[in-house]
Amino acid sequence: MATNRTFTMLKPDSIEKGNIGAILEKINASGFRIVAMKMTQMSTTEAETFYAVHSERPFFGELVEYMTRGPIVAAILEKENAVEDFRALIGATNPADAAEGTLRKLYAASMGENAVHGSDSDENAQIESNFHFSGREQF
Ligand code: FUP
Repeated sequence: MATNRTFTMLKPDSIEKGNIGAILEKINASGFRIVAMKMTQMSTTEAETFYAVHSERPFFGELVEYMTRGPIVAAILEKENAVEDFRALIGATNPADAAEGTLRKLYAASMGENAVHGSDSDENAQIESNFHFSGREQF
């Protein structure tokens, strides 16, 4: 996969609050092109695998519970400098620290339920994209 791509999930709280459309609108308005997208629900095992890097952290159990409690919208986004620019668009992990206008400032309730995921490196963008999408689902 090219390095001008990143992976995102609109997390269960975003779907529960009816924020899919508003968030996708911001993503498009910020110049990202959607090259893969689906609504899906992760199993416990899938969420544990996706977040394996956090498995020793105290919040791991709550994170897995949150991420599996309902559907997510997974997508691959394309734009020059996609990983860094999308991290800027979503804002800090804790919405209390997120800049004005960022997705987490606008739509996230707390650090534990922070509305949107964005890959933190090109390498992870590729791993996470391939976790959720087969080759023929990536355009
Ligand atoms: P981010 O890259 O901003 O999504 O944040 P991390 O990869 O560090 O964390 C992944 C998820 O774990 C966050 F989205 C929310 C959760 N988390 C907590 O609940 N508490 C923490 O202290 C850190 C992360």
